[in-house]
Amino acid sequence: MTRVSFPDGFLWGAATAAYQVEGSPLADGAGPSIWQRFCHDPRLMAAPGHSGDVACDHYNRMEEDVALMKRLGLQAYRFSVAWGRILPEGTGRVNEAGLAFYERLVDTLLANGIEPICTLFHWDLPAALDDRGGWLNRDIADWFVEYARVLFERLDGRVKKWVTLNEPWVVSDGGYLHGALAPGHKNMFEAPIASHNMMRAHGAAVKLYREIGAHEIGLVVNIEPKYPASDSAEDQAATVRADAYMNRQYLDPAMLGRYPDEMREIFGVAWPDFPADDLALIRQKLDFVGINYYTRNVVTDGDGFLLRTAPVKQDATYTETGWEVYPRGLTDLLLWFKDRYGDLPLYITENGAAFYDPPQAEDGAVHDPLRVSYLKKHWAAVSDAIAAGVDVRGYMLWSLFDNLEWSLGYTKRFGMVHVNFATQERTPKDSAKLYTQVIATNGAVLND
Ligand code: GBH
Repeated sequence: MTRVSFPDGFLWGAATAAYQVEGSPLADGAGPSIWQRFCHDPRLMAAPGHSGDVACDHYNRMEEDVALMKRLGLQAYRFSVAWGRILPEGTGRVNEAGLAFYERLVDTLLANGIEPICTLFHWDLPAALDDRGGWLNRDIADWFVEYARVLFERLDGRVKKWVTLNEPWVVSDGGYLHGALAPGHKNMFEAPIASHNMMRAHGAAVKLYREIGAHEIGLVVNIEPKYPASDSAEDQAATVRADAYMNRQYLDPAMLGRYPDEMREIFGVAWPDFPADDLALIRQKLDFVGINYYTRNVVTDGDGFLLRTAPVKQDATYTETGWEVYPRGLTDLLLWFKDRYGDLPLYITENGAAFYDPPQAEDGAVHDPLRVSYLKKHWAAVSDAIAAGVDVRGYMLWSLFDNLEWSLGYTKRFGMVHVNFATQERTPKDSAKLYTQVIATNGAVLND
């Protein structure tokens, strides 16, 4: 492997999301989320019967989980807040007991020297707001600001890195266009509106943060670099559209204040004319952008409506979720970001892989050589981008532990820590043991 190096102060951590790990989704007065509903509807779930009712029971095991993070040597922990724990109806009444959980989490992290990175929205929209139209209702920008204000006022200072939204593309594409994720709609007219209102909510929350917050705020997007399957003009044009749809649809308005020209071509009559004022709101100065990277796509023309780009299968390695292992894509996208949007601190806010972990070995260890190999290559890819001048400030591994993989339930394991869901026993896998050394040596161990 090539030699890797990371700048001093590079921030190493791990990520989770509320509904995927906490369990007890209705405890202490919390209001249900759209994921609570989705999981309890067997017609919607790809893994019927699976839900976040218990998950990793992190809500009840928070202290011991932070102790585990400390033992692993994590410097940062990226988590999300369940909106409905704070505002059970989505707006209005604040639920102090829900807020208290996150205050305790943040205080416990700080007491253990772990930096909290707080995501406001990682998909678990309060059901009460979905009943009012959810992301399709323009008022949601105000609802989101109301929610953000409660958290900023209570936690800013203890939390110094905030994320507005996690992966708006996934919410729009999975939740409103293809129906594979909550709220399970299949409507091409809704998808652009949901995206646009998420971005308005993002912009409005950043604007509020500039008035009442004193630290850093950013947006997290999932980026999959798109490569044409051939050099035919058709494949190349399809690749440009695929890139506009998944990647630039969110970063262009946030960073440049406009949507890609290709959006109308992609959505046809379903693409509305959005008011210029909205785009001015969406474009706010950000302190950082977070990038979640898992895979690339190879694109052929005629992949079907809306770039549900049936990925072209390469002669390559795939993870358990069927995603190609392509570390070079991470370097490429970081270089692309700098080239297109200029210099801005970037964090890898998620990166990781689902692999089937062999049963616990006799020595009690969980060997995950495929994940170890995946991670090593992706750390090297980050190091390559840094060497080429991209300002990458940190890396959050997805995920701290095995958890609810949304509609796929517990069938896919992304954790560096194995969770036995029958006993809730946590066992660091080989990848976690390696990560501890990577963190302790700022990557130098990878060069041995
Ligand atoms: C993230 O989303 C989520 O933030 C997190 O909650 C989730 O658990 C984690 O990743 C793992 O899924 O089929 O080859 O075309 C992942 C975003 C978007 C990544 C769709 C894979 C499809 C690749 N995903 N993408 S492919």
